[in-house]
Amino acid sequence: MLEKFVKDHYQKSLKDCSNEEIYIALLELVKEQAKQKESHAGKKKVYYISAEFLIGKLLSNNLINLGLFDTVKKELEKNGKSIYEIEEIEPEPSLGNGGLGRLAACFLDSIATLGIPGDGIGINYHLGLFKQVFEQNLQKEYPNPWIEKNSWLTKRDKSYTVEFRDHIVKASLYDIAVTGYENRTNQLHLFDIDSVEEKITKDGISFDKEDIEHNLTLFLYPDDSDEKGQLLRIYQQYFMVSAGAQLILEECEARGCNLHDLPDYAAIQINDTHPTMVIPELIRLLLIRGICIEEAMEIVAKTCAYTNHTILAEALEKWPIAYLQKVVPQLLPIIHILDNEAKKKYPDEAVAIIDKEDRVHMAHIDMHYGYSINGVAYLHTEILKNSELKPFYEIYPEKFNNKTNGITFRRWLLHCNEELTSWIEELIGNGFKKDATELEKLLQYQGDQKVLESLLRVKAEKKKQLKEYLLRTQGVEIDENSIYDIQVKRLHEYKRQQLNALYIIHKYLEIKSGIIPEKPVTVIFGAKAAPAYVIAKDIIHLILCLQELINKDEQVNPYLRVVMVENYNVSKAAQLIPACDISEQISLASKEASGTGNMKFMLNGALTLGTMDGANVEIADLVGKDNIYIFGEDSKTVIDRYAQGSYVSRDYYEKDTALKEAVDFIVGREMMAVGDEEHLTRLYNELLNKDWFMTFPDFKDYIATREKAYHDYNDRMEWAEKMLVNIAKAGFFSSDRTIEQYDQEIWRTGTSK
Ligand code: B1H
Repeated sequence: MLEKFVKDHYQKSLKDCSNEEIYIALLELVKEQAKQKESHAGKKKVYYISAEFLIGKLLSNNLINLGLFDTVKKELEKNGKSIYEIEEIEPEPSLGNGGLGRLAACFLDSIATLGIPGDGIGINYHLGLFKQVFEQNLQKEYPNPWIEKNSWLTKRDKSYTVEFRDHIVKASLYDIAVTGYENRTNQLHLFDIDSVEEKITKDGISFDKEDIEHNLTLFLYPDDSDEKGQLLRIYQQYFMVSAGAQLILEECEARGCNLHDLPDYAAIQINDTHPTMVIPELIRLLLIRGICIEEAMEIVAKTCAYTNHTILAEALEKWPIAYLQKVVPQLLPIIHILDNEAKKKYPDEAVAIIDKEDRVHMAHIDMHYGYSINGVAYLHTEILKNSELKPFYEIYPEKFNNKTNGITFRRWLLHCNEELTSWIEELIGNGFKKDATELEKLLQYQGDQKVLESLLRVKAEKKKQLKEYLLRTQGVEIDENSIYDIQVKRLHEYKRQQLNALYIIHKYLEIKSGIIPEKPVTVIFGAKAAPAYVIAKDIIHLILCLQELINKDEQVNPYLRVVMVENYNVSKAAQLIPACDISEQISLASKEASGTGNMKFMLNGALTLGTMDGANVEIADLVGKDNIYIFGEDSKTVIDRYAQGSYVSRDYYEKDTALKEAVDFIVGREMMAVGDEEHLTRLYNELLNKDWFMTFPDFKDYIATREKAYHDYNDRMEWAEKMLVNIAKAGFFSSDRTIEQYDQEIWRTGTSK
């Protein structure tokens, strides 16, 4: 098939083509095939609006979803080519920060796979999230251009006018086809301006934040630590929702909607508060089209649904009225009406849209003027209902619902772990590809020594592949016979990479004192820190210094090594996750809304070492306590302690010698020899005087539980059985299940079964 395609396009045969030519041919081939699966929406369609879609590379996934992967792979092999080498040519778009953006990408895959008419709406950031480079044990940020002449983007002959106070811009529409697994093709609509100018960046990722004409779609979430950054973010958000709202109304009208019946034609899912302005914007557009304000508010409230992804106060957006006035004054009369109506009905300050300091609470708009409010894991939704959003739950109990996150098994099993996929297929057939709960059939092989041995062989193979990958890409050598203990996720204090680092120091000191571990361990990290997040960058510095110190120390490095993977992204995740033995999910209980990495690791046969937080709680319920390593204080204890304001980290430090030694080491002689005094001292002081995310109270239990996991690892048969249970129980975390629930309980398109 590919042979004929390149003959027609290049007038030469496959074996004479370069990898670049084959890559471009495959792009075209996939686009053509995907197009054939586009089909019209029924009456109702889903619009998933999100500032982030962390789609990752698309070639292999599209080939898998279109049912072409095996054929293409074989055809290439016959001609002396490798699909994996061709895959490397594809640039990775980095249109997201982390879990929230990756979730949006998994959801698009599942929406198309379930045959639901549903498109994504977002922004075509030219340089995406920054590219991370380590220099002198510090994170440095560089632009990450990904758009080439030939790419997945298709420019449509369509644009919308978006008006700001002092600029009018043309939002041009670009589409990326979203192929469903053996099902329909939907679209990811990304808006862009033609005047964007990549050359305005200098010294890494700095640029003139006021030059809207050239910077509007340049970066994902530029540094918003100052007013100019925040204004740019408001520009981006309004740009996305105004163009999106116009597209939605136009499409719905084309399907027969008369605007009064919009809720029958569209369900708009608002992914966190970033797209919230779509609510006042839709109302504004309906007013212009002759609908009165009362009815417009009602129509929009029946069309929009909101997902909350975090309880961290600093992530809940509150825009000063003055900022909105500077960028989108046309929305303010509407926001004031929304605020007045809400205040009339519910005078409680806690639920006001505009607060006493003249700030607009974006989430409050979503909750008053949307029909559904969902959290992303059982525990998270309970915390929203019972504490964080309690006043809203009391007003609107019927709006609240939980949708535990999920991941697409096409990318996180079929694509990233072909070996495990074949192993599963040989045992239980391929029904699990369509119905992930069939993975439970694996449970019949508990205790089957041959099966367990073959599972260990698959893991060993993936570990060897990771070793080779790290050697090739980063020049570091690791021991494939060591335990791979991995923590990969955005760097944030609540995720507690610093707790993991304290363990490493503790272990290092133990080995130095002659206590030799039963089994060597390789601790692997991957994490980007927001450019303006000082302590997060200090933690990266700590980890990089530990990597240098420990890997050089010949007394220690046979037993312990540390690797910090540079520029962690979706492609790196796909290499790391299948090779993992122990998955670190150690956030402070109550703080991680769900986590989705935890699900990917479990599916690939890693055991979770974690707190009772986010979706870990559901993982623990499913696999049972013998198949997971849980430690630390629970969410209730943590929430109560915050309420009392009684936490003093120094008390723990004074009482626990092992903890004291580990913390002091951060500013000790060895670290100062490889690190920077300012960074290390600041981090030390932060922990000792604040430790806002309470690593010290969990330190002891963390060490003990981690040691238990390492000990258990040595009984290979028992460990393999635990792996098997984790894989077998992972079916619940398929995003197909999540999306089916969204469709049945929120969107009601009538498509999914
Ligand atoms: C999540 C974010 C987020 N929650 C603000 N909130 C951002 C907030 O740039 N910003 O302003 C970016 C991202 N991201 C994550 O969502 C949660 O922390 C995870 O626990 C969850 O699994 C994921 C998907 O629901």
